[in-house]
Amino acid sequence: AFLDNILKHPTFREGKVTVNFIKNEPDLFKITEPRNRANKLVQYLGETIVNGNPDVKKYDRNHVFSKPLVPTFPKTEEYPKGTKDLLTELGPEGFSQWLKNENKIQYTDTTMRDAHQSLLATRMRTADMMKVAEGYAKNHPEIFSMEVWGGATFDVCLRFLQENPWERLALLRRAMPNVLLQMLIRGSNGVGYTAYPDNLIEKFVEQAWETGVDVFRIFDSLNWMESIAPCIEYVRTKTGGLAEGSICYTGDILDASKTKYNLKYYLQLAKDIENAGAHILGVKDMAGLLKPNAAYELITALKSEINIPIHLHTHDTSSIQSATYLKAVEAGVDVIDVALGGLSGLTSQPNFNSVVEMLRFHERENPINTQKLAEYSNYWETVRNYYYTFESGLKSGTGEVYNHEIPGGQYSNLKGQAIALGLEDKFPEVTKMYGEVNKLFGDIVKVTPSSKVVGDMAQYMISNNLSVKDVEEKGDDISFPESVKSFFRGDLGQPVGGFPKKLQKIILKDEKPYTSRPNAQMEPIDFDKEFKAFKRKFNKGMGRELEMTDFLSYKLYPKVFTDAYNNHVKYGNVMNIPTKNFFYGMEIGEEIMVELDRGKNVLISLMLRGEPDEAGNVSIFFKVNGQLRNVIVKDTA
Ligand code: 3PY
Ligand code: ZN
Repeated sequence: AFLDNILKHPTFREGKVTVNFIKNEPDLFKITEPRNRANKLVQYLGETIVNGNPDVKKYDRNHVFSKPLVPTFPKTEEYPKGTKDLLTELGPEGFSQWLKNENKIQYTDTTMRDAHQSLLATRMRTADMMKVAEGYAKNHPEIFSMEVWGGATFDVCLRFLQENPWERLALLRRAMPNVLLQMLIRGSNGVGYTAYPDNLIEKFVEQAWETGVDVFRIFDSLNWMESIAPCIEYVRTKTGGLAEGSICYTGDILDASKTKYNLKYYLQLAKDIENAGAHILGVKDMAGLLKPNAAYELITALKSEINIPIHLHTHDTSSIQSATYLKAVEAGVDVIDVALGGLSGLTSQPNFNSVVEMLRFHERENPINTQKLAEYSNYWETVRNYYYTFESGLKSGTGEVYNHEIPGGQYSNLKGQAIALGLEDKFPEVTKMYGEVNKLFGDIVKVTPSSKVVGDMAQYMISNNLSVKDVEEKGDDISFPESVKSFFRGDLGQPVGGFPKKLQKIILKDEKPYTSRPNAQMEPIDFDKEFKAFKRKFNKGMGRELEMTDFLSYKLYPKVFTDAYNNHVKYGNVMNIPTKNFFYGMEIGEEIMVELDRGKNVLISLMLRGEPDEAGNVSIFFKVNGQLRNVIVKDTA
């Protein structure tokens, strides 16, 4: 290969080689890199072929995959102007005014974030998004925003997909420079499940903007302003983006017997969010509990009480949420969240393609090329099949959501966790218990991370055969899950109306709870010092300079980042392995093309798989760009 480099070098080809040529051309020595990387890739494939992807629980070798059709688009044409251009032109305040004055209904497409988070346990890989990102932005520049980042995607990228979430964001930004990109951020909990130091969240917001986020949908899992307000401030001071402060909707404002989360409560919260400086008000109906008539009442009241535009988000778990959208549109909502047909419905968002049709000829219609939109829906429907092992199994809408109130984004995860705990048969009991635990906790807002606490408790109770009565009567002798103790200690902030005191005592025993901001208890991060130490620790194995964004990943998820790093050292960059092979390995005779770097591809085919020797080692033979390679993998079965 070294000789190869010399022979191919332009200086050599021009016949100008001198004694110093080799000395002056360090690039000639870069021979191990691509080869090394290809070796790592086949090591990954070998392990997946022999032992499977540890994230895949069940795989049917006969499962049929078909090739997704990527819709055509005007490749050589420039990007048509979209909302991102408008934000640049008007600035956040001006943009917010524009949106408020705009009569046409606006659409946020959640396909690349909440839709797969809610249907496929967040497993959608960047490569599948990138195949359509540029075309979508060119074909559909009228879309208000693309929700592509935040929520659980950050964690899942690192933990299960062996991807760098920041790289995903940067790639999507490059492919979609004309439309707003949106993320979901859990206030002081960032994209994690617990509180972080304030200056970490501040830096995170700044870096997210630098990398590509325009719209920050900010919420707190208990609707606690003390977690929402600082985050709005970071967006206002550290970015040129839009702060969308959000109310999380729970309960039912039409039910006069429910007095905790009533219209008055939501109006006050909305005013607080507006006063904190939000450019947009988000109404985040994470479990899909906002019924059509309630939506009309809520949006009408909000429209008359606040001056910023309103963005409504829901999940179609009950299957009636398009009716909610119709009523909300009539009441004057400015933006609604939808997902492309193939990844819509059930615990995901209502169907984009159909909602556009619902509003055709309406006086607020926003005309969209539905034929083209259908091609994208078909693309996602075909791609979805590659992720079939992550489906929740929910086959139809369910009215039970009004009882258990499980957020759409949590439903498929909870099911996965239940299976892992051997509680699959008991899933209906888990969902019922989820509702009971909510009541036991004093009827709290349930969305990540508070929803996880309720889920943990419900599963714990089912696994240990405990009833609500048992907890109340014999709780002093029960040691509760860590997340539950942490919640009652105050680590996620304060719930509306405070904690039920008696239960808090049962759960915490002698431990003292606190009521101040959890973040206020934390040491701020010394970025200069810690970033340096971080680089010393991890710089070797990445094959590139580490960046501040890597450091943020590490600070948010130290163990997950460290594992991802170790995987990277072992396997290199696996994000361009086709999805089928990433999850399910390869078949004998199968040939795949994997991009190592931009424009640099390797052709890999699986030739032969040996039998395990006495030590359980299996030899696998690949052809990599025509050359035979052998890897040895220990069969751990
Ligand atoms: C998240 O926080 O990930 C959510 O999607 C909440 O609905
Ligand atoms: Zn959602």
